[in-house]
Amino acid sequence: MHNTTTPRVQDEIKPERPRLHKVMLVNDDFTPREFVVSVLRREFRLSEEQARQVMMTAHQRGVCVVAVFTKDVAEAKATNATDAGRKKGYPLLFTTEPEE
Ligand code: TYC
Repeated sequence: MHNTTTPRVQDEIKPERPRLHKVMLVNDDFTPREFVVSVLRREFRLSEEQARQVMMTAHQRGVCVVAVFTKDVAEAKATNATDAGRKKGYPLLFTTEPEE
């Protein structure tokens, strides 16, 4: 019979936090540096200095983490930022991936 006096195991487990997702900036040979910086500032609210550091890291290493968000927000921001480049004819690319 079901035990009604002690809490069930499930009731004692705290819900886990939703996994956060990284937005990654991917380097390419065509998008102007200043344009990358402007997109990072506008879409991700980075300061001039932060935006420059993220852009240069992607430029030198091929990819850089921009920020982490919940899955939906990460995907929306990556799409918006990628579209901003596409509108100007640039191959600028932002991707998302779950955090470890
Ligand atoms: N590599 C580009 C250039 O030299 C600048 C750039 C940096 C483009 C980072 C994309 O994610 C990027 N004009």
